[in-house]
Amino acid sequence: MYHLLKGLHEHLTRKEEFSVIIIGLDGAGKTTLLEKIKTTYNAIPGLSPDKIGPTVGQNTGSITLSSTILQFWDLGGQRGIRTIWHRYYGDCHAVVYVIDAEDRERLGEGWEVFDGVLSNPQILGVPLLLLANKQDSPQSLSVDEIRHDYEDWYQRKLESARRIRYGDGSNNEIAMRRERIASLDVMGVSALEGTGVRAAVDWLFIRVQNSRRDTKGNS
Ligand SMILES: Nc1nc2c(ncn2[C@@H]2O[C@H](COP(=O)(O)OP(=O)(O)OP(=O)(O)O)[C@@H](O)[C@H]2O)c(=O)[nH]1
Ligand SMILES: [Mg+2]
Repeated sequence: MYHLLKGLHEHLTRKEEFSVIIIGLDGAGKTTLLEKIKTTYNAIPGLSPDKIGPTVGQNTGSITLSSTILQFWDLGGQRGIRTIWHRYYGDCHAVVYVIDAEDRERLGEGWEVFDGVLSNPQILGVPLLLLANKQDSPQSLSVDEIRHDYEDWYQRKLESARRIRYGDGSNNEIAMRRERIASLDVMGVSALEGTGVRAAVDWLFIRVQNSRRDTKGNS
């Protein structure tokens, strides 16, 4: 009887856990974002921005929302560290790509890397959120400007691939990529000040729940 009740209690109080990876170029603000998420949702605050240095490897942190645990994996964005990102793709339930909306010089590099993420078959069906960070800065591009900048970059990439008759995948792949870009959610945040952080976490919470239902429905 004890074991039966214990099992029932465990079943009723069990929390579902989802993994979310946070990726993007070095300096985009991923760790600042993770620490702000911890401060916003947990009793123990995250690190203050002045205590954060470049990530060599990964940082983790989790938050609990009703019966759901979101486990975040903040992966270092330096060129050499990006090569390990793919190891996390197979097990993640959502991807957050952080772009530094203030650093216009590196937007092209950011899109090049983002494009590689977007076209990775392992995360094809995984919810993907593009965050335009540093919205507190007056120099930052807005959410709309960020979206257009990426669309323009992608169009230019397709055209130059055509010009050198190199091809950028089959028509089917291009159509799939276009669809993903069109349905891409872009949100503005300031990891430093916390603006937009709750909206981004709400998006993740809803999307991981929905995609779990999709998976169950498809199986
Ligand atoms: N103005 C402003 N600065 C920010 C914001 N978020 C991060 N920063 C600054 O950007 C710099 C890099 O932030 P990090 O969080 O270390 O960036 P990261 O993406 O984790 O970088 P790596 O660990 O090297 O991949 C720091 O100086 C932060 O204070 C923001 O929302 N606004
Ligand atoms: Mg970092």
